[in-house]
Amino acid sequence: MRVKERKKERREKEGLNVAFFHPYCNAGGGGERVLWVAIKAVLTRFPSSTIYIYTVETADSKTILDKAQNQFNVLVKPEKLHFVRLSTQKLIEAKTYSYFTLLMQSLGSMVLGMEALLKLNPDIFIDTTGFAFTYPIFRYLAQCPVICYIHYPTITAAMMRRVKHRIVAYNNSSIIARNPLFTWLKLIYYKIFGWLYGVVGRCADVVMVNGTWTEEHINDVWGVPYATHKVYPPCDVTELKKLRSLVKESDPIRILSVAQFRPEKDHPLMLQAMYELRNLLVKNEMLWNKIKLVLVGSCRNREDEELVQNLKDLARHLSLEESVQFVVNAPYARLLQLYQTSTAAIHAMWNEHFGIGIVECMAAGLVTIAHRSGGPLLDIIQSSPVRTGFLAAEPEEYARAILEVVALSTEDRRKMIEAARDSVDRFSSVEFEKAFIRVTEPLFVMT
Ligand SMILES: *[C@@H]1O[C@H](CO)[C@@H](O)[C@H](O)[C@H]1NC(C)=O
Ligand SMILES: *[C@@H]1O[C@H](CO)[C@@H](O)[C@H](O)[C@H]1NC(C)=O
Ligand SMILES: CC(=O)N[C@H]1CO[C@H](CO)[C@@H](O)[C@@H]1O
Repeated sequence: MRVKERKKERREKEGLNVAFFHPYCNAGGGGERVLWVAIKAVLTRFPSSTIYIYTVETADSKTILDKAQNQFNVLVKPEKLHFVRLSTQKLIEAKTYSYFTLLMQSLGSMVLGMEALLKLNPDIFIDTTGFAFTYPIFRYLAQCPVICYIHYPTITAAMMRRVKHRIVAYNNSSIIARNPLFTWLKLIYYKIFGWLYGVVGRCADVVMVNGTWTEEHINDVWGVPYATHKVYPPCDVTELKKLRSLVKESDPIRILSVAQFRPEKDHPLMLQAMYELRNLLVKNEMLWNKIKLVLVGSCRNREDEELVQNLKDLARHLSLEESVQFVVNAPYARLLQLYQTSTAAIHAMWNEHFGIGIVECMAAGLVTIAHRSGGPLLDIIQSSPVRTGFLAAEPEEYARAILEVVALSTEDRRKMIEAARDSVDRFSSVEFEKAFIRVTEPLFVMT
């Protein structure tokens, strides 16, 4: 109790100390956007509070703050934000451990959490990276409310099932998959880890998840649905929403795919859809000749390049070379131009967790056809009150959807595009800030 009272006295004099746990706060990815926009939300709603970030970054404060401003458009006054530098960084890196990586990393994060607590005991603890093993430390030792934002569960029930069914996943650890004793031991290890993960996860007072997929998995392993809230991460769609279509009557009807050239993106499905489309249009060759599939994406390495070559071969095999165009590693300006000169967007990946690329195409004003699974089905494409896009799963279904898009009247198309553009506001920074404050405010006020 003494800790609590001392904290209370200080708080009344100086305002809340809000600490974010985000070891790599300067990384500049989607997770960091969540961190910085959340900081902005807290400072806007509770201007007297002071922000602390637990970090292992070595860059100086000014560099990090400048990056936050340039990249995420979040301007924070230096006197409102302090960095608490942690030194036990090695403990949370996967490469430090050769065995029991998940468990060791998690225990490592507890040491890092202890270091954090010893350096600063906050009034509110917010984890934006998913290191759940730090929550009991802050809940019980620091006695402060714990808030977390989860992008991805550390372990899922599906992982446990995979071991059980001895599926050789990722690293082809086939010795383990083939040997029943090893399978059993690994299963026990996952079970124990899953149980521990549940115990520490339930130490959070408020859990935010970044989408329906994560929500389902977190509910599976933590089982606190009343404390779990879906808060979509902030996406930056304002600029895309300003784009105006430059498609002319005489232009080809371009169907755009924006996806890295990786196997799971399932580009072959798009080519098969085009093949089916030609079958549907045997009697309307003029229309068929106008429709072009444009595949835009980046290649990270040689394997990706090989994939592109295979796709080109497949296109030739299906006699589609006149109808498919590849745009590899295009600069952003070219992508913007393609957004403006395309009519529809296509997405084919099965069970994508979310699909930021689809959101961006919708914001850019394209009629979208996405795979009927995962994020597009659960979070992104809506069919009511107004339809915001199409869903498909089989090549022929895609082909019919393309025909439907082509056949839309100008008025219907305009309505659908407008509805789609309005609907992506659910994923904007403004909505994120509102939801973040709505969900966490009671803890700030009560503390
Ligand atoms: C949630 O985070 C995961 C992991 O970064 C990502 O794959 C997924 O697309 C995200 N979901 C949303 C709704 O952004
Ligand atoms: C992966 O496992 C399969 C089946 O056990 C085996 O045929 C293959 O050689 C393995 N690959 C590697 C790289 O170990
Ligand atoms: C990340 C990892 O553990 N990779 C291992 C996968 O398995 C091969 C042998 O089959 C090892 O060489 C890798 O180090």
